[in-house]
Amino acid sequence: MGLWDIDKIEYVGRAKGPREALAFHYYDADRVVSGKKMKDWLRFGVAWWHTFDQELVDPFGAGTAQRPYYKYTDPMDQALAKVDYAFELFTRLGVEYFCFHDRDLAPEGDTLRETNANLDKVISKVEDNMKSTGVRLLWNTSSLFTNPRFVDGASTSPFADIFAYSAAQLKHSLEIGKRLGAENYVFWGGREGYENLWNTQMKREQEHMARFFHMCHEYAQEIGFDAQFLIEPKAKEPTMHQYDFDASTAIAFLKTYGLDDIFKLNLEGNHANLAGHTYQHEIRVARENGFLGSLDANQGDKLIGWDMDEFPTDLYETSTVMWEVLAAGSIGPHGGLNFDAKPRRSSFAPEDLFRSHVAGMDAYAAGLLVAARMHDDRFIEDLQDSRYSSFDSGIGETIENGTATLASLEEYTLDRPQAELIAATQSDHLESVKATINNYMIDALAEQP
Ligand code: XLS
Ligand code: NI
Ligand code: NI
Repeated sequence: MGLWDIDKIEYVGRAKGPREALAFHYYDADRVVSGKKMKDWLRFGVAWWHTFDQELVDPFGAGTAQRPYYKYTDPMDQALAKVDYAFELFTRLGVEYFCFHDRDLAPEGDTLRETNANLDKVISKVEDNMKSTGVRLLWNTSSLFTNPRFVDGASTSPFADIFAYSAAQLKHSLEIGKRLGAENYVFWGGREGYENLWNTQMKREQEHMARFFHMCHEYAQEIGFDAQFLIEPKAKEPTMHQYDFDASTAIAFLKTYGLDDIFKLNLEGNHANLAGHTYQHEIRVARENGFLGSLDANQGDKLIGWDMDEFPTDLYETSTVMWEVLAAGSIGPHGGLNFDAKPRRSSFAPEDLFRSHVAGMDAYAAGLLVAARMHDDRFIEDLQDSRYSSFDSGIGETIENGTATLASLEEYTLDRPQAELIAATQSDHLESVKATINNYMIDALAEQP
């Protein structure tokens, strides 16, 4: 099937069979769910790097991807051809946002000046396409990790010239964000971490990173670029320890260096797993601390220990993520679901770019429907409220309102027999809770048209 044999992907509904695989079975963009259109809850974005630049290599084999623009051998010609292709894909998928690193778009020159000139040429074409299609920039970012100069990091490089280069590169990247009206600006700590502590001044590196972020914020203010700044935590890979290890670590870093009013977090499913967490854990930490900014939608594999960046298809996880999002009221002030995901190496046909996005979009739309059903019934809310209800009055209230002391609690407790204390606890019935969630998933989807 040729790529442009694919028309705009339509919503056909759940009941349609496998022949409509290239259609949405759950994602009905304008349908209102829990007070908002599906597209406004989900705000899907396409990731330029995986979708247009990924050749589907792995450590054992060359790229398998088949893409029409490979016929252009000149790197600038190919970069410009990708722009046409990209906006065709966005509009046919019905995705309203995209994301990119500066270096995804155009090849580097010998100097930063030459590199910026290459980039600006492609950006002009991107800008024209954004205007004609209405597709918007969820976020842009800077690749401070691909080029060999960043071997030991960018703002945490032990070499001052590399810090300087990184800052200069970032300056132009912020200017591009402003020019294209980016809603967020992402900092993923590419190689900001260490391979080995013996040769690393860890605190000094982190202070450099904080200085870098302050410089970026100052310059953004100077040029009137008011995008939400986001840190994207990741535990490891490519370095053996990344400084933005997980949501908690990133929040502590932001608070330590006075950056907590400037940044929120962009959280990625597979990164959560690399930190030994679930995606839900990371989102919950960010949500409850006021740091939920945006989401990179992908999934890992239980049996494989690296950043697989698979397209998200696990309904249990998408339902869980959307439950947290509904609880937060949105993904973040300007957040969206960016598919930081690539098709598997064996899904090499051009049409797999459609199939993979449709699979991911439908999985998240289905997750939204399940989560909305659970919220409507207040199943989880009620379960949690009742579990903690002993803090709503009596002795529990004195603990929460700060009037309790060790002495008052000793007085309350000292002569209470064991049987009374055991009676104060209750079974969680956790298996039933999980079974109920399963029932919600099955019922919420089965009742879809
Ligand atoms: C890598 C990250 C990266 C960021 C953007 O693992 O997910 O793709 O999202 O730099
Ligand atoms: Ni990632
Ligand atoms: Ni990511």
